Amino acid sequence: MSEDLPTIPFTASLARRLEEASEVLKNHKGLVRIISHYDPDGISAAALGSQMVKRLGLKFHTTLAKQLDDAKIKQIRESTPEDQLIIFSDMGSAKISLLDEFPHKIIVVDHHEPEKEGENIIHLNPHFFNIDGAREASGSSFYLALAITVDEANWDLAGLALAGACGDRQGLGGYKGYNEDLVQAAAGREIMKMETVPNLKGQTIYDSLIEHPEPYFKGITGRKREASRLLRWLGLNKESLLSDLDDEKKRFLTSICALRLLRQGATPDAVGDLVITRYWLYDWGLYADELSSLLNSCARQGDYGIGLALALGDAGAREKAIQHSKKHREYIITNLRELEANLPEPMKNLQHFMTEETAYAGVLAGLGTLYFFDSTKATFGMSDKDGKLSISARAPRGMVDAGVNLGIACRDAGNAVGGNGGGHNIAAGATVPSKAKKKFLKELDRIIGEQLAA
Ligand SMILES: [Mn+2]
Repeated sequence: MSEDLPTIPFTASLARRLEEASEVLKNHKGLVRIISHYDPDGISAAALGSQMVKRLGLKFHTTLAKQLDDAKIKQIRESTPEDQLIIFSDMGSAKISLLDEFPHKIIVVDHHEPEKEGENIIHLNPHFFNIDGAREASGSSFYLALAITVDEANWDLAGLALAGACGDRQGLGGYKGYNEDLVQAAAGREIMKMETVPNLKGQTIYDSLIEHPEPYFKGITGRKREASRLLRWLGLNKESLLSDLDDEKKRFLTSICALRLLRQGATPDAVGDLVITRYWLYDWGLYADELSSLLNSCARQGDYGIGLALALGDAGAREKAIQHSKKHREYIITNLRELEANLPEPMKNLQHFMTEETAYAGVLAGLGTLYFFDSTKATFGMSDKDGKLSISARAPRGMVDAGVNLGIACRDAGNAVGGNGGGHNIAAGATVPSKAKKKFLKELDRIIGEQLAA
């Protein structure tokens, strides 16, 4: 391998920990059990790990899990022969006390807030190496550090690392810190290239208006007649490709899109997202965000196996994932159109709506908030199943800047009605008894009002 190729600089302590993990892997005989989170970051990490151990000539067994609770940990411990090596990825750091008690050799590669460092396991978490795990390294992007320590040839897996980081939304506003080093090195190695382009993701511009919920144009997205009319007005047709346009036409298109978004009440974040940096992965023939969306739609539709097979490069799985992704986007567009016609019910400081699929409440609340809901109110998407109300909450950034913290609001309002909740200031969730819906919303409205007044 040429010495001129760029790489990621590691601090001495990180390099030591990586070497330690690498030695364990290289000296291991027998099977490797890989357990990873089921979202795009976790699936990418699982695929990275699977390829890495396969190339070491080791047999492996990979499982994706929604969460790693105590029962799941017990089950893993009991079902894994003691001579097997277990690697947890994109999960595990919160459960170190339990994992430390395992008789097995264990490596944890995770970027979530760690419970502690542990004594009997090899714990790779950016947190211990002065890297911000929320922003600067994801489960899969950090995994690449291990993979290239084991063998520099594993640099070809960098596309997965980027897709995972993108899935955890760490690329918003540009990659930082460790992730940025990774991007620079991957670009230098011609694994990928960066492009700053209008955020229109279909094959043709028409496709992006019909099939893609982001950016969402009120009255146009998902509507054939209206989309065609807009294109004609722009002097384009159904076959026009973004790549056909010269820079001036591209700028004109972007400006018209921005004006439409502003007119429909989209947030500044949504308008800012009209021009994005994308990472083209040569080996995949996809952008990192496209690979990430494909993995995400597999996860959303509960088809984890296809997601993993896709991440491992299976062509059939890729076709299947594209179908999942199509259905996923169709479902979102249908529901957003529905919400255009029947806007969320307003209260003083919030607005709320009901939806069928629990897994989509957050996506719909998030996109509605960005693109056309009342941006002076927080949004709550709710679904009712078996006497339980699942709630996903999203706030426009402006409200967060004004003092709103949805995590605290969901926690306190949830507790007040015998449910529970929590999360981040901008995105949170709760589960409460269905019959407490009215009281819960009233409590939320009051708490958010207080947060705004404070
Ligand atoms: Mn993650």
